[in-house]
Amino acid sequence: MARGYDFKTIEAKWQRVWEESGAFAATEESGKRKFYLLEMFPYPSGRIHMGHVRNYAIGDVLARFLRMRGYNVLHPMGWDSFGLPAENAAIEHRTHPAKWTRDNIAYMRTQLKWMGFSYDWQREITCSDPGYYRWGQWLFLKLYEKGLVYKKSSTVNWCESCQTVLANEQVEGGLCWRDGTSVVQKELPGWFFRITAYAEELLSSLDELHGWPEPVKVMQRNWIGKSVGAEVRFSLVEREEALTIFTTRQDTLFGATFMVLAPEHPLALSLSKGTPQEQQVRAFVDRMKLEDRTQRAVADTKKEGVFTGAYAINPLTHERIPVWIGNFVLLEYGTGAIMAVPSNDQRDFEFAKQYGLPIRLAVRPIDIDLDETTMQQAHEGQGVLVNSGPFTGLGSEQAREAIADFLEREGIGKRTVNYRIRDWGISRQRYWGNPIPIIYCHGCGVVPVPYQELPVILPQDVEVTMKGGSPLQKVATFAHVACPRCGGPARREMDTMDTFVDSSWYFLRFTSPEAEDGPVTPARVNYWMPVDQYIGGIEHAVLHLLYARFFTKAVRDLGLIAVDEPFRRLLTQGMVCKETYKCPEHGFRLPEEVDTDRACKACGRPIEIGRIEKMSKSKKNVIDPEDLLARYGADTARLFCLFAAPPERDLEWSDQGVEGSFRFLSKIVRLVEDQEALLKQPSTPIPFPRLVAGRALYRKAQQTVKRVTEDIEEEFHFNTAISALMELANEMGRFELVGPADEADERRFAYSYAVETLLLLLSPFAPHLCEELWERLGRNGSIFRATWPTYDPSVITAEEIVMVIQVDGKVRSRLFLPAGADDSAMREAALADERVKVWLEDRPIKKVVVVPKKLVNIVTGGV
Ligand code: ANZ
Ligand code: ZN
Repeated sequence: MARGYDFKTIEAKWQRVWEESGAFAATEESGKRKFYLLEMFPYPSGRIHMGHVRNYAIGDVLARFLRMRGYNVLHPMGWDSFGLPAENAAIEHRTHPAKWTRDNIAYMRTQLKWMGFSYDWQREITCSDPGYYRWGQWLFLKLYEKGLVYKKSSTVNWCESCQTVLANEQVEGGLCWRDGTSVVQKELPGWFFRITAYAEELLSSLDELHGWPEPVKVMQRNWIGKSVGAEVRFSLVEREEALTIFTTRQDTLFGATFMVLAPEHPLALSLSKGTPQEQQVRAFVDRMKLEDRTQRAVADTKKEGVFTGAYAINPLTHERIPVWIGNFVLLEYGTGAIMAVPSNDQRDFEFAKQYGLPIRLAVRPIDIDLDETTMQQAHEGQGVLVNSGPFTGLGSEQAREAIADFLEREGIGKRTVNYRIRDWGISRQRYWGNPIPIIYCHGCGVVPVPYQELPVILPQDVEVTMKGGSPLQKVATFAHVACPRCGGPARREMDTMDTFVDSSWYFLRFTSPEAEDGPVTPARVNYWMPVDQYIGGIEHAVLHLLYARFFTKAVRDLGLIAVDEPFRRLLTQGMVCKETYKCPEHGFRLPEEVDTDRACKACGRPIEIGRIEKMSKSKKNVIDPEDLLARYGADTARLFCLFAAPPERDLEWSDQGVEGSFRFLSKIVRLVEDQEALLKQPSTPIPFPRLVAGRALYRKAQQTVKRVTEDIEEEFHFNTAISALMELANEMGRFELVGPADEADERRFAYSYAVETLLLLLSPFAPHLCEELWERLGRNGSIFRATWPTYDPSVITAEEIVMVIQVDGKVRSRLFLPAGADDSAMREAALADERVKVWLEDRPIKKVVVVPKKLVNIVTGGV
């Protein structure tokens, strides 16, 4: 009698068993190969969303698979729990960020457990716990001692609505990455991590990250932005100072017809002082201060500038050239000043056209003659030097070396390397973050909090508001302290650290989460690191992954760990998307706001089926994983996410897809239940060459082992792995378990083998159900302690011959041999066959006749 697929009972039961038995706790074992598998930990926003379900389902399949493959797997989970949303929620819901965060974590942890993810919960990390952030402060101070942390005043990106500074990485097209509002420039002191000290290594070791997607590496390379070129000194007419510029194209020096300074350049105002230009320059510089720097540098921003009234001397042509100020030159890059070569640089070309400045060709294409009076755009590529004195006729690459040599010899300039990456500003004027462990004393200046006084505890009794900067300022007991050095009155640093600091080393802490005498325990961290597989969203391609790489290298240089890179392999999964419904009157609509005849329930207008887009509240196309859990259970939810698309691609939500996954699992239940009694009896293994009735099914099961194993291991193609399992299930559904009496054993054996194989292969995807059926069949222990099945390459090839074996002319046996079997292989197999041996007994063999590919006749001496 069918009991059906009671996922509720099954899932609750196994979640309890796994939890109580500590099934997924990892310890350092020297005998096994270790595998550190990590998914990006979530921000505890309140509930898990489909993106989490997908990300963590991908990870969990690998974790369970690898354990069955014999690896010692570390698969931890934690909470990236500092950050702004907690403060915003606290204001909105009149609660405390700590409580809001704690409640959210408790709920989301339960949700993750409902999903059946095999985490080692004993290693859980919460970033807002003093036990964790203490070590973030400790690392801050160690890096401060090494000169990798420093304080400076700088122009920062300031988000008015978040009331805090944003790193350059957190500004996207001039807008705040978090809330999309505009960012203004503001002068502010703050703390910086000297990530630029590792620019070269961060760049060069990307080449060794073979397990990383190329697009991510490209983004990181661009972000680091290495440029090889030269600095060249231009003297100024009738002035003491000189102007130093950075160029990657010193081969174009003879074409430099003017110079351009960044509006913030120290010389910008002073050069025009006392000249008729002064007023105009000041007005321009003031106006530029209000503009967003990243936007200014974008290629299609209109070029704007003003003449300073000053002239410089081109050190190679000795000509007087005018010095301008321009919007497209940035202070933070190179030297904040450029030589403009309009013939060979498009921005300079546009600027020259705009203001009627001279253009002189320096490098022309190899095969086309150009005329500077008729050029429509700059020739930016390589070519041949013209108008370039002794260098005329050289190829541009060769000329770059020759001119660099010349500049160095004459003392006019030197070869330099420039990086686009800037140091990482980590000061945030917010409450809910890790306090920066610094004290300011009147007498002693900047004093680090002594190590033995860590952690600086984030006070809890604060009132969180959005106005007037950090609420910490108002906590007198926090703000005022005695100076650790002189005992005099001092005050604490009020800023907290960017939450990206917390996520830059959490993966190290998972290896030894209870360590009390340092951020990590060396033996344990060195056993587990590096992370063998990291899985998360592509949105972290630059920010988080770059910071984590930087921290790993810095912590290595503190002597705490032995690895150079944190993540050996990286998988960036696609987004979870769904179609949208749009009413011409009411905008985006929820599915329940739409009638069955596709009309808006509010106004009756026809609903337009909108684009398939990433699930988001604003698009009203979100599916709450909890609804899915309630209706279909965790195994279906997991299976659907893994079946609907390969991990790196976007996943398109489909109700039918969910239904299909559920039906498949229900079918597995039937395949087992219908034959439960039979399957429970132990069946004697039958060697494959003799297997007849169950031969095709047995082979299909073995082929499935190969496909599923390779799909998971090589490409993470879980979707095709699941298709293979569906095919196997179909074949099992068609299989006749009942047949002639003499085939009963064979059929039972083949079917049992197929069931067992199917459950083992499916278990990483649908762990609860497979564990349950494994138990019902009376198999020993947890399915996750079982060994992953293997296959015999000769079994899975379908090409074979049926060899008839006769003894003295009478058919006594049949064997299946690989199609390539030659006479001697046939002969050997025939003589070794148990059924044949019975007929031979002790009789002497007179002769063995082989008919190739068909038959072997053994002729005996008779009795
Ligand atoms: C003269 C020249 C001639 C340039 C030419 C290019 C082509 P990358 O490759 O991105 O490093 N540059 C230098 N500092 C700048 C700043 N602070 N703001 C804006 N532009 C700046 O670019 C290096 C080139 O960008 C430099 O080489 C300089 O223009 C410009 F045919 O110098 B070049
Ligand atoms: Zn002091």
